[in-house]
Amino acid sequence: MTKHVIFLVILLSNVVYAQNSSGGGEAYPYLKTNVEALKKFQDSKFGMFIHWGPVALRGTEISWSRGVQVPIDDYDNLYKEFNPVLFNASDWVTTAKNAGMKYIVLTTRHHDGFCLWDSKYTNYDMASTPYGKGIIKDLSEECKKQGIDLGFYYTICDWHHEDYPVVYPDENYKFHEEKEITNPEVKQKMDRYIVYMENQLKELIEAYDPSFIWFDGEWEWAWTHEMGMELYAYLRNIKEDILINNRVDKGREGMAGTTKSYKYAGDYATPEREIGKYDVTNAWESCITIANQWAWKANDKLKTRKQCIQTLVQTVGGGGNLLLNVGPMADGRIEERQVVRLKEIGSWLDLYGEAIYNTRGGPYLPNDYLVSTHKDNKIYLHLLKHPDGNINLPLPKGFEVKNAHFVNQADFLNLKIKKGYFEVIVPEKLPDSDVSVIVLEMNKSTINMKSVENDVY
Ligand code: H79
Repeated sequence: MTKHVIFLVILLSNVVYAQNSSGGGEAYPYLKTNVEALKKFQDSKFGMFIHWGPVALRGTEISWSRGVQVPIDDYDNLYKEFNPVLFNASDWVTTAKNAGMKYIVLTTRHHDGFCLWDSKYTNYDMASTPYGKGIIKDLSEECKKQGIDLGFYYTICDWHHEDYPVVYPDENYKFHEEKEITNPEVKQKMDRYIVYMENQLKELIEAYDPSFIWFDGEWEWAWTHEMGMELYAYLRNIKEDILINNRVDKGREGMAGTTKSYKYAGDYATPEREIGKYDVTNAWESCITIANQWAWKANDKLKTRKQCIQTLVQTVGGGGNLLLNVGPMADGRIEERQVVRLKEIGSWLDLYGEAIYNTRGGPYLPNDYLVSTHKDNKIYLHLLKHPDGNINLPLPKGFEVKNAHFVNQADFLNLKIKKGYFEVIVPEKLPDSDVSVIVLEMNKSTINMKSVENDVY
C-alpha cells in the first residue's frame, strides 16, 4: 500500500468509528473508544454521582464556596475535623442498587484539591483526617461485590495545589479560556502539576480499578487541547478499556456538554444540570442533582419523585444516561430523604426497567407528552402526561406494529393502522401517575431503526 492509501484507510475507518465518539482525538486517531466498555455503559443508563468532602461540615457548595462563603483558611482546615464515622460503603452501594442504578461516580478530588483516598502524593487527603483512612478501597470492594461499576471524578483544577497556576476566586476568573503559558516559571510549575495528576490517576487506577474517569475543570486557561489528548492517551495506556468523559480535553460546548468535533479526545459527552439534546449516535450522560447543591446542604430542596423519574425517562429517550447526584452528610450517611427518593425511583424501575435498561433512545423525537426507547422488536412509548386524546405516530419506514399494550398489562390497547401512521387508543386514566409506558410489538428487530419526526398527534 502506498502512504496515501494507508492514510485513506485510517481516515475512513475513523469516519465509520466516529459515530460513537472521538476517543484519542486528532493526536491519537487510532486510539478508539473501547467498544464493549461503551456498550456496557450505554446499556446501564442510570448511575449515582457522589459529591463529598470535608465541606459537608459547612453545608456550602463543594469548592465554589472556598474563599466565597467560607474563608480560605477555614475551608482548607476543615479536613482536621472531618470524621465520617457513620460512613459505610455497603449502605452507599445498596442505596444506589435499590435505586436501580448500575454504576457510581465519586468525586475522588474536587477543585478544592482534597483527596478521598490515601494518596502517596499528598497529605491533603482522608488519611490525614481524624477518620485516619481513605474510603475508596472500601467503596471499590463493595461495588465489585454488588456488581456496580465504579468511576472516579477527578477534576483538572486544584485551587489548593501550589503548582497549579489558576486562582479562584479571582476577578479575572473566566470559563472556557485557553492561554499559552509564556512565563517559564509558571510553565515549569504546570509541568510538575501534570506529573502530580498523572501519578495520582495511576495510583487510583492501579489500586482501585475504576471503569471510568470523569474529568472536570478543563475550562481553565492553563489546560490545553494538547494536554487533554496526552492525558487521555496516558490513561488508556494504563487501562485499555477505561472510559474517559469529554472534559479531559477542550472540546466541550458549555453546559450542553456536546463535543465540538472529533479532533478532541473523550469517549462520551457530558451535559450538566440539563437533559441532553436528542442524540442517538454519540454517547452522552447528563449529570443532574437530586436537590440543588452538588454537596450536601441542610434542607436542600429535593426534586419530586415525578421530576426524578421523568428526568430519567427523558434522558434515556433522548439517547443518554442519567448520572443523578447525591451529596452525603459529614457523618458519612446519605440523608434519609434522599434515600427514600432514590428508592421511589427504584420502585418505578422495578416495574418499567425493561423499557430503560439495554435500550437505545428513539425512534421518536421527544416532545411534551412522550419520549421513546427501543430494543429487540419493541418500541416503548413513555408518556410524560396524558396526550389529551389518542396517540398518532408515523410508522418507522419498513416497520409494522403488531400490537400495543401497557408494560405489565396483558390487555391489548386498541390500535388503528392507517397509511404510514398508526393510532393507539389511550384510556382516559393512565396506569402510572409518574410515567406510563406503552410497548409496541413490531414485526422485526428495531436495532437499525432510524429516528422519526413525530409531528402528528
Ligand atoms: O462538580 C460539579 C460542579 O462543581 C462542577 N461540575 C459539576 C459536575 C462545575 N463546574 N463548573 N460549574 C459547575 C459551573 C459553575 C457555576 C458557577 Fe457558581 C457559577 C460557579 C460560580 C458561579 C454555582 C453557582 C456554583 C457556585 C455558584
